[in-house]
Amino acid sequence: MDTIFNSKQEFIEEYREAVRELSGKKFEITSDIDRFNALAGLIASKARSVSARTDDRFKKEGKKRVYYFSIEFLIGRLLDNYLINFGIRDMVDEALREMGCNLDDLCRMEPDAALGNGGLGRLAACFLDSMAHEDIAGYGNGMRYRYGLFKQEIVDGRQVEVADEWLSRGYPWEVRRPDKAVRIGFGGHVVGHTEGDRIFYSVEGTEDVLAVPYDIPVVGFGGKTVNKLRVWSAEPIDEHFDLEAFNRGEYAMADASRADAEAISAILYPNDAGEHGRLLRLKQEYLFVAAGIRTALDVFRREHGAKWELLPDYVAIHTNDTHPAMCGPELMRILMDEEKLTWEEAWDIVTKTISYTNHTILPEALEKWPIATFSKLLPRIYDIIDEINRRWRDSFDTSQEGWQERLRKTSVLWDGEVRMANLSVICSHSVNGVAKIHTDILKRSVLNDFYALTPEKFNNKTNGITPRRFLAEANPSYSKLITEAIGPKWMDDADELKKLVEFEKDPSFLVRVGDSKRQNKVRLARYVRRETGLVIDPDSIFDVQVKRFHAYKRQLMNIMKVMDLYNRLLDDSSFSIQPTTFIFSGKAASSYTFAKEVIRLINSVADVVNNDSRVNDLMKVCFIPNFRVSNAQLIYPAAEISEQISTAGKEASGTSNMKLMMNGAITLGTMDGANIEIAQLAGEENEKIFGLTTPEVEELRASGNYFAWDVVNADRDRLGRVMSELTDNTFAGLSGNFDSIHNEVMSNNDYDLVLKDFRSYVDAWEELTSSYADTRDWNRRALHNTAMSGWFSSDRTIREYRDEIWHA
Ligand code: GPW
Repeated sequence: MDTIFNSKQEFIEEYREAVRELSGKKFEITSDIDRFNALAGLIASKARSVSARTDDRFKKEGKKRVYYFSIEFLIGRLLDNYLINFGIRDMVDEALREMGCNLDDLCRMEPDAALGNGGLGRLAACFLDSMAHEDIAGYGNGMRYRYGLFKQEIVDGRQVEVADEWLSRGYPWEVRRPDKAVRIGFGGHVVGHTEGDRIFYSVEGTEDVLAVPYDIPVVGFGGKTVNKLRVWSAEPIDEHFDLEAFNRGEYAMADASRADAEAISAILYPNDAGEHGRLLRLKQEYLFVAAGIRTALDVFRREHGAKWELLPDYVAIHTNDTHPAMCGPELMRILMDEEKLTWEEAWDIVTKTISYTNHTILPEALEKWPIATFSKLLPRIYDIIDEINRRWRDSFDTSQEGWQERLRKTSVLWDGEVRMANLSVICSHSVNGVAKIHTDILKRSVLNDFYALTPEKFNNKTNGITPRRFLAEANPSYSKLITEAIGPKWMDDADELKKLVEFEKDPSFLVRVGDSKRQNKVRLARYVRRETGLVIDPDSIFDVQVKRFHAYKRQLMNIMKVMDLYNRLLDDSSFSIQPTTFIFSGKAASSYTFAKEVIRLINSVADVVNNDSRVNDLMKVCFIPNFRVSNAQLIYPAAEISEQISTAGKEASGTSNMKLMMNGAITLGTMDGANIEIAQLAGEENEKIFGLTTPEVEELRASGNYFAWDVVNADRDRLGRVMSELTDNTFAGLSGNFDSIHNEVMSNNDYDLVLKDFRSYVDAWEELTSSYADTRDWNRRALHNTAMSGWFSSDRTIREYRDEIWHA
């Protein structure tokens, strides 16, 4: 392994110097924040020099470059991760101790870079880690939001959003690259110029902003490859400063365009899977697309000249969902308007270069823009889309039965809207879903008409997670145990984890698996007490559901289960349960009323249950505020039950299911997303599967014979009672009743089938938790889950992308 310090002594000297340079103070009197900034700055500068070497090597090797376009990169903290990936964590830990400080304390000084909402953004971050690990010349291209995802506070049980000022104390990992800034034009009008027998187009009268890149190093495990994440910030173009207004004393006016430009990269839209439609969002999408395409083409031209027909051999552009869908039209624009290629030449290059991942089948999450808004903001891009659409229409064989219907479903422009998913499919040579069942659903229903036309485009790439962050870094006690058993190679190759199967027969090893879990539960309990004041018992089962709040993820069904268990414990003295702590964490989009009410319900149930001494030795409810990458890393290792209970067919993949599995939690889940692959890999006997399957859900809906009231009436004593308790003041003490939840569920005839699956869910929970008493077998199943989780390493996922899509 290459090493960035020759010895501990060398590290200590360089680090002392770095602290002194940065703070101007002697090490002994500096604060943890100074010490963190200096340490991260030092590691970042080492990373950048390895990055330069990596880049030279890639150039020499003539490597194909992969640009991963994503409007979100939820990278979290980097320091610990980069020490692990450089292989110097233990050395630095020891050195710092000798210097009288503590690495964990310094790590906690780092802001969580929350440039993403949830699964989609975190997937992009795991992919960066794995691309570097696999020695792929892979670059992230995204947005540098001044405010990341909001911080969540809980007041009277309610979510309150607070701005996330993650840059306020500086960000030592990034380097601003003003020399690489790109001018981006909005608005204006398209003008044609005749040259010979061709017309070329340009846009005049645009309002321009400057996209300024910031580069963050991405350190691959082993420390050999360091790639870059490039995020773009919007700024005014210099000449927009109005000196005359300034001289008149109108200072705010003089700088008005600054605020307008900066607004574009001011905030991350806090919506996960749904609700788009703001003009600023469209500006964000074009800004990072246009700027990123410029970077990719500049690098290509420098290395290969303007031989654009070679672009697909040396550049892959991957679009993470539809937010970067304008990559297609923007690349067309440059190749035609600036590089003078014909439509046919440009189109061939574009479609061979671009690929697309779909992450949802929820209709409300499929991105659409009103044509009027779109064409005004991006007139040339719109014209190109119009032409793409026209040619698409012309390609239809009108002698074939049903062509009109097929055209209606696949058109990019329809009903006054630009449909971004259709644009993405048409511009790409590859379309993939993120778990087997999800890809099947795409083929069978959502994108069926495209699939019928070009089946060869479609493929599956089941998601993955990086074992470096989510096992090695998050779970040191378990990692140590694993390494003792099978050696350290699992960090490089997570398939090695399979070797743990051997140890399932070793009772003393299983005891140690349980000990490690308990340590992690104690660690989480301490965090919870510090953050919320709540005392939870590390000897109770930790039952965990942590993810964004969304109706289809059914946190409601989980808390209804808790209400039901509580009722039965109070009513029936012969009924008992395994002592359990029900742990929830996650954010709801600020405008998503239903999801926010479910958060309030959980906190209200917690308020009642946690203060009822009649049940407290058997149950507690714990809502951990402000779920983010850093506290997720404390939660996953402490979990024993992984709640993955979405309505079948709705969760494209899920990734917390994989993180929890890898950390030895047993899945209590529906046959949805990647849960299906988890159950196949680990064996259904090592998980607990319940509920309707996707075909059953589809059948039930199609039958027209489903009536939510009937389900409630058939189970008056339990389900009926829980439903009544939403409105009868049982849980109203904190901040009122929950009529809105009751009404939403009943008036939509139980759209997410919470009522339908309720009993099979509670039954499954009871069966699973009653098996907890057999500690040895529980630990065996936990270990088995870890052993079989290697396939969910994002290294595997990335190798599939590399071999089957990017050919890099
Ligand atoms: F709607 N996902 C997400 F498809 O986190 F765009 N945010 C999103 O906006 C969307 C999807 C979008 C998630 C999926 O819900 C989850 O099932 C999947 O595991 C994850 O993306 C990564 O593929």
